[in-house]
Amino acid sequence: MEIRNIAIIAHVDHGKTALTDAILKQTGAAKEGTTMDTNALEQERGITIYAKNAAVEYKGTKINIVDTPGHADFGSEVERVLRSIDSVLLIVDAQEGPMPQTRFVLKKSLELGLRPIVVINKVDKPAADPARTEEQVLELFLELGASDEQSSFPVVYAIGRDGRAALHPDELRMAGPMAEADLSPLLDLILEKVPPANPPSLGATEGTVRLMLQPFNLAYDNFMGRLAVGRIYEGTVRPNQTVFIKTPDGLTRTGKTTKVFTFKGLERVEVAEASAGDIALIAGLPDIYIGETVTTDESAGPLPAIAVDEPTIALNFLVNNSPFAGREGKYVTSRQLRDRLMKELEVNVGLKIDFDATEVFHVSGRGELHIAVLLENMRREGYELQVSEPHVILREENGVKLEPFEEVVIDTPSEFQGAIIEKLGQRAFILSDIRLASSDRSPASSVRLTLVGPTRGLLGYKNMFIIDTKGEGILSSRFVGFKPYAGEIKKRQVGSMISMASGKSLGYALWYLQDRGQLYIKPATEVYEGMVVGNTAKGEEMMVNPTKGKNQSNVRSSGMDEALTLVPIFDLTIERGMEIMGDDEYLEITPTSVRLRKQFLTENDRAKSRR
Ligand SMILES: Nc1nc2c(ncn2[C@@H]2O[C@H](COP(=O)(O)OP(=O)(O)OP(=O)(O)O)[C@@H](O)[C@H]2O)c(=O)[nH]1
Ligand SMILES: [Mg+2]
Repeated sequence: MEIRNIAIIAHVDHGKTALTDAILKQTGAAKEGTTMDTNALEQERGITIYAKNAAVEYKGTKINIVDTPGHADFGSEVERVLRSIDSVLLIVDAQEGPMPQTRFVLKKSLELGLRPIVVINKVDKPAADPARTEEQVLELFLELGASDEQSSFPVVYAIGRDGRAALHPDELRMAGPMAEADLSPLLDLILEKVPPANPPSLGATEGTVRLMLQPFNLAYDNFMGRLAVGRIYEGTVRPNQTVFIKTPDGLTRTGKTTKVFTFKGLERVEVAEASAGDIALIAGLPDIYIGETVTTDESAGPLPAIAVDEPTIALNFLVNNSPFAGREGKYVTSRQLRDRLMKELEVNVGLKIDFDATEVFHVSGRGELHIAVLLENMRREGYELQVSEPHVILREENGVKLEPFEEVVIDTPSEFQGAIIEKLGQRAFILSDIRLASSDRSPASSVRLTLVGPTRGLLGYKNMFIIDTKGEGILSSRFVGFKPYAGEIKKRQVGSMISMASGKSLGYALWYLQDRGQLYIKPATEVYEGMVVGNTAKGEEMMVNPTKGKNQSNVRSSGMDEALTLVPIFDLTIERGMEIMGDDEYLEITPTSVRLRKQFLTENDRAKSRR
């Protein structure tokens, strides 16, 4: 069977997964209601986190599809698949137009010489403007230095969620018989434009056909252990095949496959062999790693390595040593943390970890969400640990201190633009563009702001942004490179409310404290000395006693008892905690709690540490 291999790429939320799901459904490869976002965290958050494979059969051709995440923090998931496919569907929201991550994924694709098919999606949105979007996409291609071939891209218009596509946008908007349209215009275009995957005869050496396969993803199975998901470039892979594994730097080791699978819909099916052009899963190579070459030819050179961008932020992971350590977690020791992190490195290609210190692991990633997802997964598995405040990774070149910079694109109702520009201005961001934009809610009064500034300025900003735009703003950013250090930036305006006592918090005490700032804890929460229970609006550090009851001898003040209404707390999540925490604090993460604490728990120790 002929094979086509494609990846679906786009900015976050532009409709990759919905389109993939519709393709699976229409080709009969998956049932109604199945989704590629199979991971529990993905479903909770409504975003794709991991790149995933599926395969469908259309008009006698097999199409392998890799659905990728659109959030900038998961850019390495996209980078690692792009080398292994033959074309991409670049999805662009017909209303939003190209966004920061559209540029990132397109740039990576063009650099690899791929010829994208452009899908102008969500043309059903009230403020959709397919013609303008198409123009902007062309501009982006040209700006990114696309070749003539690449910039004469085929375009298809779609309402991916409804499983409809057409070569002209009007066809999708018309009522009547055309409303019956399905995805066949898109699928036909894939058959026509995507180069067929390699014919199986390639690479014959001395009469035999050698196997050349490169993993771009890893998976686990409880019985089979590690599975490599790889593109077969030459030859055939079979169960019980003796193979040589080549590292990108030229080392060779041997291994033996046990089982081979290919994709069918979202499932994997066991096969007797898989051949050049296809994407296969192989079991039996416990130490296989992304980017290595699996071959039957001992003298073969390794396939080019799979490159991914460097991390931009870093923080420390360490054993929980709070007074509540070990109460809630199953895995709490330094060794258990180390083993878990080692395992993570094998699949999380955008992550770097320094294991040199025995107790503290220095973890670098592609953004706060990238790290938060790892922490969330760990706590769900039963781990308990602490992390320090995330910092951007600095570099020095020719004696100049450099830091990562980002371009931020913000869509917001125009009444909030003043506050945004002011706050980001204080964080060393410079406005580079303002234009009128359109949104579903208020097509006339929306603006799109583009600002450029240090990543450092964004740390701790997102929560403020949500408040400043009343939840209506959308912010996305992309890394634009290392630039000279932008000077000091004050991360937060608030200070910490620190418990001076251990025990259970009381409603009475919290009622009294909530006037001084925002609380992180509810009544009847166990606290310890040195735990941060809230913030102070004025920015000072404040020692408080959240366990203090009403003084019995107090004269009963009128109305006091009835008036104990508590305002909603600021619920600490891993992400929010990482955002608001200070340099002298740790975020304590367990399967059931997220707590903020001072690194030094007593006032005395803190005073000493400052000297
Ligand atoms: N109006 C409209 N909404 C759509 C369409 N396709 C998808 N959506 C909605 O857009 C949202 C995001 O869709 P997803 O398919 O999850 O987007 P994605 O590109 O996979 O997002 P990430 O994987 O997180 O980058 C969902 O709420 C979809 O229901 C469409 O054609 N029209
Ligand atoms: Mg998705």
